[in-house]
Amino acid sequence: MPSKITTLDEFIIRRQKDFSYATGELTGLLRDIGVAAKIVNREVNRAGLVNILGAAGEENSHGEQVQKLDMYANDKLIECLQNSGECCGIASEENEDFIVMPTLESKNAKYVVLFDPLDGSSNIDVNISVGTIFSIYRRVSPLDGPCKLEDFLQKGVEQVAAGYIIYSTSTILVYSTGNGVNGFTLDPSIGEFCLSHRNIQIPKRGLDYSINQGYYSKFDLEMRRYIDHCSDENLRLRYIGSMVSDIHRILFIGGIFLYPNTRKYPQGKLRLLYECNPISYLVEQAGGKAINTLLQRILEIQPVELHQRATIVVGSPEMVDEMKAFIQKYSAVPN
Ligand code: P6P
Repeated sequence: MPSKITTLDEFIIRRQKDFSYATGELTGLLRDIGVAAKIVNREVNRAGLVNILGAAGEENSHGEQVQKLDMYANDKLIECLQNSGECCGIASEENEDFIVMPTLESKNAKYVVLFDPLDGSSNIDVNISVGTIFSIYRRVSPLDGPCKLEDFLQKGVEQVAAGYIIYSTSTILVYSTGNGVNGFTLDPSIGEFCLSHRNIQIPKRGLDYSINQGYYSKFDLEMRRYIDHCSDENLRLRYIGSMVSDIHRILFIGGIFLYPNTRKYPQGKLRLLYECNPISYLVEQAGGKAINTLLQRILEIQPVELHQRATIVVGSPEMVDEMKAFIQKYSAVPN
């Protein structure tokens, strides 16, 4: 007897019934993101056909301008988030300032969404997996007017939902609304995200560490000592250069991902609001930990600007704790 398929829509609606206070707004938002993910997935899968479809900036056979995939993904997410009218504002890695949703209905909506529309997009040309990362907050500004910057500059602990879509051998949407983490695999034959990974729990430790070891000589002492320790422990270096892909592996088989400060990125490279916060929220919901190299919990950092960067050490709890001990032992900065 085939097991019952649970689609993303069914799951979201069922979960909404589990929480009496839940209203339809968040449900509508998550479904909008699911639709955008299907549209982006279609184009990401066609990316390899550039020679046929034309490269970004060129005209395709229909005389349409071919967009860079990250800009395409950005536009589709913005378009889809207007569908349910539940989002009053958007902040994107691709837009310098936040976007106030134009329709009157959306203006008074109570959620804001932040996203990296296509993280790791430089990998597309070489057919390596990439991802969309999203983060949802309840607005804090008055409901009777347009959203404000303060709605976006909230600590990660205030997120009401976060997740990512990984476009790889399968397209999988992983999200949490604060009650565990669940994964949904896109079944192209029915065009639905189907529940495939229920209640994801990150292993307490893993065999992999994930860092751009090419910067070894530019890391601080504590980071170099930790990398030496990983090597002494015969851990495997696994680094795809696409955060969503590295985190997806760590969620399932354990491990630790690190992007510390370097000379080029003294504050770290990854963005706090739409990379580190949503990823840290998910990993914590799955039983993992996420700190920066100053040992602050990522989700407790008070943002001061939309595109600010952060250092991050995230993954299996026992491995993050071990890394914390190296920072405490070797760091020149008192912790
Ligand atoms: P580096 C991709 O550009 C990205 O933002 C993340 O997805 C990835 O983890 C990181 O940057 C890779 O950076 O400096 O190692 O190439």
